[in-house]
Amino acid sequence: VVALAVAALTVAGSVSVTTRTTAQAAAGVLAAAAVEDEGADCAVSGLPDLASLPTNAKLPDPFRKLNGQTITSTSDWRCRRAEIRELAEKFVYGDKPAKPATVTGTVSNSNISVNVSHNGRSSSFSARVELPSGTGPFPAVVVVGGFGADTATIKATGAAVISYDPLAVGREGTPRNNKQGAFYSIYGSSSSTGLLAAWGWGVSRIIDVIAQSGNGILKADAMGVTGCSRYGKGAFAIGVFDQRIALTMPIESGSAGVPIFRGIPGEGAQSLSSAYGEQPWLGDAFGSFTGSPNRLPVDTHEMVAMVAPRGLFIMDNPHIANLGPRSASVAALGGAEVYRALGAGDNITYWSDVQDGSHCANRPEWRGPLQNNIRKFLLKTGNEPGVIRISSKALGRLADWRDWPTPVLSGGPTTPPPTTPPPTTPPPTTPPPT
Ligand code: MCU
Repeated sequence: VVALAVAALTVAGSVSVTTRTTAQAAAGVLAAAAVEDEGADCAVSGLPDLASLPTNAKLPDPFRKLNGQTITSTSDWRCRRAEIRELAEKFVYGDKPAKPATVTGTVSNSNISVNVSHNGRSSSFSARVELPSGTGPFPAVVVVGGFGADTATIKATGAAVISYDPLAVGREGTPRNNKQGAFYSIYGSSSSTGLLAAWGWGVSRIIDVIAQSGNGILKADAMGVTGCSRYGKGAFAIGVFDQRIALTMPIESGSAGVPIFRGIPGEGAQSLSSAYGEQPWLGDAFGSFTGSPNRLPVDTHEMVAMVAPRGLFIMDNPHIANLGPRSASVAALGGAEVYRALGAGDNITYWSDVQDGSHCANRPEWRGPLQNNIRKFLLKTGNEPGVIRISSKALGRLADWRDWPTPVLSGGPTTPPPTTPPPTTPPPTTPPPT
């Protein structure tokens, strides 16, 4: 039966699901927030202690609050999201501090400079700018670490490219007790915050500077971010933690990126202890979970959900199990339930149906969706619905990983009841063991 299913899926090539909603226009155009953290004023209480965490082989319920109640309206999401943020900071990434006391800088046609001071310490960094042709001000895509989505396509579509060197903000190759870079010059080399959150802090300060510059050249309300591999982990965390980012586009991010932590061991992806130990990407607190992800009170489907209702375009490579593409598809499907509950099911795309198996290849399959996403979320000239297009080579099944329903939320755009994967989908290959 499994062999037949695999054959059927191979013929189909991929599983395609569109999740069009009538409320797309509102959710799409107004998706990005004016502030970095819309839930900053939410009073989060009841955060668990490490010692009291239960073991749960299933993905935590994104709709269930710390007090045990399930949210009932779309307006409840803002402060539920704040809880998820606190959990993600406490147990996964480390704290990402809010805007420092002083942020100054300049934006030119070729460069952005950032100067930060806080509590008597200061640091600075800069990023290179490449403008598209035409007349500004332009939307912009931050390309993390020099490779991400195809920069020629980004510029041809009408957005600027900001080349961001994350290593200037959080260096790799340092021990956890002596972290270095512009972030750690401010918050201390023994900060327990990992590089991914530090990289996110750096991009948030770039957005601060663009906003303060008066948006003459670049538009702070039309920002995207992309990166591949370790910089895909970065692009994901950057978008998760700044709600001003309208479009988040991680590529082949692997362990510590999009894939659900709970799925990584069973899939044979880069182990959690390897990812934790290779670089201080995740926060120091994650060290308690490398051998027991089932104790995490949060998983990456909820990081996906933190991006909602903003644009999210996850690109993945189904040919390399080390990248955890099956676990990444589960994160996307789980997070997409929150998108749908918020009436923004059209704003998420997951795409792993690609031919070329090489890591971080420039792929023709992604060109169209990349342009569509830039037009929709940055230029605001398009309205293509998102698509879940999972390669049959790495198909995860959300049903194997969740024991919670998706509520119908009152008070905002609502969507038809969730149907992912669709009823017509043949049974997939053996799911990763829990
Ligand atoms: C997939 O991202 C990483 C991976 O986690 C590391 O183990 C490996 O060393 O580097 C990958 C990467 O960033 O490749 C460019």
